[in-house]
Amino acid sequence: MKANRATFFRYLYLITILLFLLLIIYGCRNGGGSSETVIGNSCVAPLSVMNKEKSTYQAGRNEYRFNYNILAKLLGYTNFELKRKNIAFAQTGKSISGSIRYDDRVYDNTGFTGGTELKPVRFAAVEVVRNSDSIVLSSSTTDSSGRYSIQFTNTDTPGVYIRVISETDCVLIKNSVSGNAIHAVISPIINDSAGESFIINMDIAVSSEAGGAFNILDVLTDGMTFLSSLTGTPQPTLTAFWEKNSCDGTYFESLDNSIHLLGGCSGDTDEYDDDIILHEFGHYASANFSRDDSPGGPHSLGDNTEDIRLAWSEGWAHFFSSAIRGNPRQVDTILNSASSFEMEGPSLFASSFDLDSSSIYTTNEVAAAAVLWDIFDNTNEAFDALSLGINSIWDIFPGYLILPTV
Ligand SMILES: [Ca+2]
Ligand SMILES: [Ca+2]
Ligand SMILES: [Ca+2]
Ligand SMILES: [Ca+2]
Repeated sequence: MKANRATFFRYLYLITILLFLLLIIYGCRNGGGSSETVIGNSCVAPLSVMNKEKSTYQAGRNEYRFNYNILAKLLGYTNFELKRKNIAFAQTGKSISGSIRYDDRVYDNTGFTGGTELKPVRFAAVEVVRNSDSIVLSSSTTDSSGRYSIQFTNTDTPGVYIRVISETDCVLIKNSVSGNAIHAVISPIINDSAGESFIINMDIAVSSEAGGAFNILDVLTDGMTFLSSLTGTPQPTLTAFWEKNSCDGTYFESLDNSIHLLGGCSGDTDEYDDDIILHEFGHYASANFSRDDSPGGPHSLGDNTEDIRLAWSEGWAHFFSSAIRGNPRQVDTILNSASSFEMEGPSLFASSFDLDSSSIYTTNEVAAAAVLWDIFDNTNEAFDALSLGINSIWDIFPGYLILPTV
């Protein structure tokens, strides 16, 4: 009898554990009912699982709290538009739609021209947030044109706003000082009880403290699109750290797959230096898909005595930045001027320093970049007979690692 009772409780225990596991699996597969969509470019982690953990889910209300820290700045808006539309058919919820753009700074090889250009904020996370308690009512992403449309239901105090976050499904742009903060901009609050469908357009100005974050996001999205076309596989999550006026330098950190960018502490900023952002992205590509043994440290274009591993790593990063942009020039704006060079000559802009005759040997990073560029490009000189494009280079880059024998 005792044995039967023990067997009964053992089975009861096993059944309880089994039911518990089934509940967990069911909960995970349904993700708490999230309606977030995966964006166009392919990355490892969908938006819903990156640094966002749902700490509160209220069943039936389609409401979520995220426990990540958002750095929201209500700065620099232009062309804000809010108007109601007549609805010709019944809807299950209210909706907000519109487009989100950021103002990009234009530069040439002498520095910023003073002009700006509005560009779409592509594939970024967008949320409808209730103002009274900061609950996220619904979320989605912008498309390749920067447009979004979100359905939502608000059963509590009226008053919601749109929050656009410097985050896609594989790239996050975070604050340099507080690593958990994600840059975001928020719209003015609208009274969602006064209609069914609303339009909110947002333009993020250069003067906004989050403006640079959205250029970094856009440039790295170009990088990810280029890389995805080569690898055909999802990419590891990449985080970029930048903050206005921060003292953090510009470098790639392989330990956590992060790019760090100057925020202006020393007068030099890199948040609108697309070429430099993509140079660091080149290090991300080699760290994740090839072998990079660079010891790091200071390096310069005219140094012919660099560690050969450093020269290769920096030369690759120069080349990959140019390959993504289709331009052999690389510009680093510095205050009202720039430091720039191009690897086709190679030559140095705005300087009497002769890069062509001075940058030689495998221990020079420009020499390494120039060789890769000539293999890649279609503009062939007397000494350049190759026009192989990126695929032939990439065929070797990740696939033929010569390992040391011991
Ligand atoms: Ca740009
Ligand atoms: Ca710069
Ligand atoms: Ca060529
Ligand atoms: Ca050439």
